[in-house]
Amino acid sequence: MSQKTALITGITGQDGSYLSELLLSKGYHVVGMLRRSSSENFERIEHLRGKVQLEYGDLLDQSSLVSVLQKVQPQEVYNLAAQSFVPTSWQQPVLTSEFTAVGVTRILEAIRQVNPGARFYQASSSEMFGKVLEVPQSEQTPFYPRSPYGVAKCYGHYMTVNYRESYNLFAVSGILFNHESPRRGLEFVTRKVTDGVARIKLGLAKELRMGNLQAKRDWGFAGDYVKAMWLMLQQDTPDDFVIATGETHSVEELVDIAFARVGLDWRKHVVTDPAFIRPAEVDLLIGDCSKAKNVLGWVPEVSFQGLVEMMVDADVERLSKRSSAL
Ligand code: NAP
Ligand code: F7E
Repeated sequence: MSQKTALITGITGQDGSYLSELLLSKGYHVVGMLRRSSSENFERIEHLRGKVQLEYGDLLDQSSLVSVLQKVQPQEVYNLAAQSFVPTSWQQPVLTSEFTAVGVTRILEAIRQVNPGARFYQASSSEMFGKVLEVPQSEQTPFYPRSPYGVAKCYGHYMTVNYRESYNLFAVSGILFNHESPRRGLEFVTRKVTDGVARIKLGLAKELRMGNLQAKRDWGFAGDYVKAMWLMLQQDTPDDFVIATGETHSVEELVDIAFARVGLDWRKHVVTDPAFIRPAEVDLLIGDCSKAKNVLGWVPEVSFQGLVEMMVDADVERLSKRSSAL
């Protein structure tokens, strides 16, 4: 069989880097789309240089998407690019909609015009469930988004469903619950905590300022979740799937495990700061991924405790190397 080409938008992000590794291991030609920046932002894909092809394009610019698709002619398109940090979506609601919502229509429209045979994956989110109407949340649970980000993801989700039904595109939406890794952005709570723990352990900081410790999330490992993205595009018929672990944990539990990993008591270091409380909170998320288990044969492999410890260890190692180099 001839080599398949996959186009990944958001290749410089957490998921883009893990998905690239997975697709390369399966023999794909991987093309990453990135937006132009005055300085390079290749930290997560540095080790993949020379193995992936990079093309400039921006979700805000329709013609750039058409050009990339014409040039690359992919069999699979993974739309991972987005403004993905929930608090920023209150500060920049219009820009978040442009990237995270209308950007999906731009890429679907480009596929419809240039490459309608390509299979399309949309990175939908458990933030669409927001103020949850059912516990646990499945593909059947109605949405009730609680942030401009959540609203934007609902739009992208329904556009994906609509293009599938209107134009018969192989377009699927993965409703992924929170997934983390040592490559997670430093502003997200897991990484903020593991980086903070490492700094306190190494004497680089004394305290960690946090928001709502009672919020609960269903956290999994990003390396496991990108496998589900790929599996969704290998099916005979396009469909949407919830991807989750089926467990929920509070931010306080996360903090407790992370500090315990380095032998510290979190109560001596964590300070609650109202600056990190959100205008509207998503209190509880827990996913029911039985459809993914049954149809895709997908199961998460890394436990919550294993994930937090992996991230703490990676941050301690990274910051220790940096301190010893000074
Ligand atoms: P991430 O680390 O924030 O990466 C986002 C990527 O989008 C970056 O590569 C970023 O590029 C790119 N991007 C942003 N705006 C763009 C634009 N206008 N044009 C082109 N590229 C643009 O996010 P992630 O955690 O990997 O998540 C991947 C996707 O899954 C996102 O759509 C996110 O909303 C969604 N999702 C994530 C989770 C999760 O828990 N991680 C759960 C559900 C859904 P720069 O490097 O240039 O900023
Ligand atoms: O917050 C609470 C905060 O920013 C998780 C994105 O990938 O997952 C992510 O969205 C929880 C919230 O992720 C702090 O209030 C407490 O309840 O790590 P987060 P998120 O908002 O759940 C979904 C699935 C996505 O799709 C998004 O793209 O933690 N929390 N104290 C805090 N959160 C942060 N960031 N910082 C704190 O100090």
